[in-house]
Amino acid sequence: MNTIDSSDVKVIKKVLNGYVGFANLPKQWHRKSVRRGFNLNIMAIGESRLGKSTLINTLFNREIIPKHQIDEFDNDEDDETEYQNGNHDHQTADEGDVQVKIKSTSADIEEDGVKLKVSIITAPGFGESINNSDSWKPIVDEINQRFDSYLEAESRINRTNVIDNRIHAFLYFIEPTGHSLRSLDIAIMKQVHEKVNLIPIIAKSDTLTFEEIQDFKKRILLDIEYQGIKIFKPLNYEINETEDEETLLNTKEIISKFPFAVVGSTKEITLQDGSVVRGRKYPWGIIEVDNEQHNDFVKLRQLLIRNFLEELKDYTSKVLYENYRSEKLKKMGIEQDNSVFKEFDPLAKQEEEKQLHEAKLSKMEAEMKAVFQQKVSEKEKKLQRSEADLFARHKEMKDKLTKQIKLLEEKKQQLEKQKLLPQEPQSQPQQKSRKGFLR
Ligand SMILES: Nc1nc2c(ncn2[C@@H]2O[C@H](COP(=O)(O)OP(=O)(O)OP(=O)(O)O)[C@@H](O)[C@H]2O)c(=O)[nH]1
Ligand SMILES: [Mg+2]
Repeated sequence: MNTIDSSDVKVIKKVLNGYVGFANLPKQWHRKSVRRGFNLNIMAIGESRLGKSTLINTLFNREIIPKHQIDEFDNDEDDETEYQNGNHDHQTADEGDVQVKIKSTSADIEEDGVKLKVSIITAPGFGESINNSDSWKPIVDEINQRFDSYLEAESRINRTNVIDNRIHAFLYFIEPTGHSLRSLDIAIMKQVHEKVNLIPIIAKSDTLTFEEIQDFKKRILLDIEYQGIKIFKPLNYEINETEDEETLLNTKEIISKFPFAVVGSTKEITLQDGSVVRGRKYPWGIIEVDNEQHNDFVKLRQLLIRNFLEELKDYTSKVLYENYRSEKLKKMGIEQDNSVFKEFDPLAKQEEEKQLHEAKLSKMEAEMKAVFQQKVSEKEKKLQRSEADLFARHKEMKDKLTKQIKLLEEKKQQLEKQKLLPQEPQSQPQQKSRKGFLR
């Protein structure tokens, strides 16, 4: 059989003369995605009053988290807020501690006809106890539970409507202390970094000077590296040659700003030149949210929404969830048998089929032979039996004849003897009796 050498295969690149239509595929894809809409689930975690709600509203330029929640200083539960996932009450272990609750708020937003459903998951009470050693637990439980319900939905017979409630991005708000990470920061990040796309950010960065921020960033990155914590990084921007220069440069810039030092505000301020900006006004000046010279908010938004939303979701689904899933199944005692998933080789398959066919044929032949053999031997036995029969009969007849011959011989001799003897009146009594009888 001839094997095809790869050097023999020629790829012919041709410009098509007529229009086939597959140039329209991206448009089809676009239409389909727009019709279906997008969704994004963000977990925003950090100690209280670090500006989580404000930043979320700034990111989507909408009041996703109601304003009165931001302005009120007490953290009492708010009845007016609609929590789609309901309130899961998870309690921390120690009595007297502040409970860490999980809250989820969803909003459907639209931009240029494209729909996005955002869900924001927060954990009020996180870091507020005297002993916070366990306050990451309800958060990790929530992440796991979302993976579990996805796994459960995926395993159902009808899988057409699997809703993706998994956490796609985990924003961790670091307090702008200017020192380094605290044990609570390290503990929570270590607990979640293998389950979510972790994006650490320095909250309320307007409270630090430019130099303080640079120092703080360096120390945070060192701590993160030292602790072996994995943070989200856009994947293949370096190896992907198809990306244009500008995109590559932009991605590099985004990465160079890790961990983003952000400022949140939905308030609009009119500058001296009459332009209106979102920002925070201080006696000494104005901090603009969307000004890249002032803070890294724009880069965070690019990472989360504009450039890498799909990558965040992809990584969640293909790496983080897959790891979780296989670990979970392993714990349940189910392991994948890789021999079942052998690569498909048509030649090997053909050979295998041929061998199977040959084996089948020779088996049939052997069976036929055996049957034939059996029949022959049966016939032979039958013949042998009838031969023996014949022989026996022949012998019997021969014996009979010999006996008869012998008998006749004896009679002959007797008769001959009688002939030789003199005649005796021995017929008298016979006549008498006959006479008597006739009378
Ligand atoms: N200086 C400064 N203040 C901010 C910033 N973002 C929010 N704030 C203020 O900080 C306070 C708390 O903001 P929230 O957005 O409610 O903070 P939070 O983290 O959601 O708070 P809880 O939900 O109570 O945990 C509010 O008074 C905000 O105006 C910021 O970037 N810089
Ligand atoms: Mg809040």
